[in-house]
Amino acid sequence: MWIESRIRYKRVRFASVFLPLDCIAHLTPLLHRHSQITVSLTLSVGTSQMASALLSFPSVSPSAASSLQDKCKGKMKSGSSFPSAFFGKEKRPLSMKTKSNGRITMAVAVNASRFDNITMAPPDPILGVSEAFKADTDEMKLNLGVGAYRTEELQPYVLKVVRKAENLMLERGENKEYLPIEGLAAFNKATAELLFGADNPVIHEQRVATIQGLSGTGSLRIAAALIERYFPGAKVLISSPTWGNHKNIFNDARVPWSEYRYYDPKTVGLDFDGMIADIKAAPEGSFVLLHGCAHNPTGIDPTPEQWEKIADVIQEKNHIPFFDVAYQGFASGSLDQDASSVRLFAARGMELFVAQSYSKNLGLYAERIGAINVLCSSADAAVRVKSQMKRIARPMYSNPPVHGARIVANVVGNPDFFNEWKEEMEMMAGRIKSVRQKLYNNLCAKDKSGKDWSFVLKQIGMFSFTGLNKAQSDNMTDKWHIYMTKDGRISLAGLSAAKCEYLADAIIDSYHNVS
Ligand code: PLA
Repeated sequence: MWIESRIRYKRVRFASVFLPLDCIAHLTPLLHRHSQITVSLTLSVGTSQMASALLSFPSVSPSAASSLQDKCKGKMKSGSSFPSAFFGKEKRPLSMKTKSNGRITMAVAVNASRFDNITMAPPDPILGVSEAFKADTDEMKLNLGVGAYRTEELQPYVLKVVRKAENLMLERGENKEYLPIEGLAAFNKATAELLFGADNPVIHEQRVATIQGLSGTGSLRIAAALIERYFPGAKVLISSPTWGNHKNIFNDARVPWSEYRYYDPKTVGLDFDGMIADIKAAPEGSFVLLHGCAHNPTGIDPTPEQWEKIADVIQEKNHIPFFDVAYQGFASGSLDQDASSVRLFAARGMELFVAQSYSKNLGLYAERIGAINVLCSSADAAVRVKSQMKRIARPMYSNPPVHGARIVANVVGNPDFFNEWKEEMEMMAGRIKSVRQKLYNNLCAKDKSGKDWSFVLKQIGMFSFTGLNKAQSDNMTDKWHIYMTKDGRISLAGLSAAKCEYLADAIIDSYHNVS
């Protein structure tokens, strides 16, 4: 059977050919690539053949074709037109009419997707690692990709104090009403006080504009939107390297960014001179993104003296510090110590941004609880800034979730719970420090090359930046089933004491045998 096929692209007909029925099937891959193409079929054949022609389009379901077959019976002779309902709602034929000579002309809008020009996104460099880990069936597999705390049995951990706070919330029978746009007032108060210290003058002077955010990421995103709106053209300086999502956040908010030197591979330490030089060289009034503690991914933090010098140059250049505090209390085990960088800048009277997260220190990863704080030079400015942050949040997600906010407010607001939290945080930070030490001991004992592994001990927080390159990191995964990010970062929070030796073997093998 031959079918006249008129092929149109963007409504312009560019081909009219007679094709055998079989050929129609070969057209379909083309049609799927170009959603704008429609094919008109002019058939001088009976309805049953029409139905089988339709079947050769994968997008036309067999039921639609057989429905056509059934319903067409007898109608050809009568010359009446076919209702489009024959094809089922989803098939949308463009036109179909009978002609007096019995020929049927119809245009089938092929169900090629409008999304065909959307290419497959690459897996996320951090969260994608967990997906690959899940698919691995090897019993030695180890997930050191995402920074999520695990117990010695490598199980996720819900803090006991969180369970207690949740039980209390359940007993109280709290409702599920919307929160205000800025979030739970008790949470906002608690989070700003935890950050700056409850007795900090900036709190009493009401100079901090705080709104609850969708954890650290969502809070950074609000700040990025504020920068885009009120500091047009201002650049954000970010450390090289940094947490991979920082670049995505500023890109999506259309905020320009550039990098300042941070990590020196030669010393596996901080490139302090490079950092200072790059911050100095940036245009006046830039934002400088700083990791408040436990720099991700390097685990290398400036010393208190270096923080002072960083503050000097930021002040000199009239830059605005923008802290990302995702690990308060989790780096050293002390909430106050881990906030000391932010407090040092605040004490100098500087205006600054701080994004906070409770994913790690309270283990509330999935609750998406955090905050964005803007320290302003006056209470009046803080009120205005807060109003604009609310304005940004409202069309993005309207208002934040309540559960995590209540947990934080309850834990911080109850002295017994607060102490329990600090104990559990110390326990988690302590476990990470102990596997760090054990990994180091194993590396030193097993590697006879004389390589200096002491950087493992110098780094702080949940990560170790091993210095392994991409090929070596691939070897860790492909050969040893150890999942990690391709920048050579491993999360020690996902390591158990029992697996330290195995990890050391894998690192030594990858370091020496893969280049
Ligand atoms: N800022 C830094 C520096 C982070 O490391 C992370 C999380 C966040 C913000 C945001 O976390 P939140 O949105 O959950 O509050 N970094 C993780 C997870 C732990 C991730 O990539 O999302 C990491 O593995 O790097």
